[in-house]
Amino acid sequence: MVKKVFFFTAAFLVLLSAAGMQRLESAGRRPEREEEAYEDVNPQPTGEVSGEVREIYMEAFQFEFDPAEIVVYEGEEVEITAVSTDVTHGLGIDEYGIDITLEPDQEEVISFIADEPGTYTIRCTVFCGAGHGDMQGKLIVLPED
Ligand SMILES: [Cu+2]
Repeated sequence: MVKKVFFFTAAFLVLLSAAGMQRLESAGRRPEREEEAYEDVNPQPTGEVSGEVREIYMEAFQFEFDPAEIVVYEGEEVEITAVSTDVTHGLGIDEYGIDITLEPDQEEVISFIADEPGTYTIRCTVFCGAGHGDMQGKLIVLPED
């Protein structure tokens, strides 16, 4: 009887310390790869490459850009054909000096070289209604590896 109690106590202690070690391990774990900075990102580049140019088609409407996120590679020449399907919007990417007005149903072509990797905000630059302030998209320039 005493032996049995001892056994269960010992087993219980072993279990406890195993659980404790696991907790310590997960608390001390660090991100394993540097690419985790891009982990919320769809790594698939957007659009099609034609010749030397990555061509992307984008629609703007209250209060979104579609696609909301575009992904390109560093060094690529990017050509965005953008159109508003409702009211007048703007398409701005501050860091790339882009600010284009999109009149309804009129395609505009925006060209730039994606020379700096990073994540940039695409924002509507023309007041377009109640949700204007939240009308944003994202440009992700993936580093060349
Ligand atoms: Cu707007």
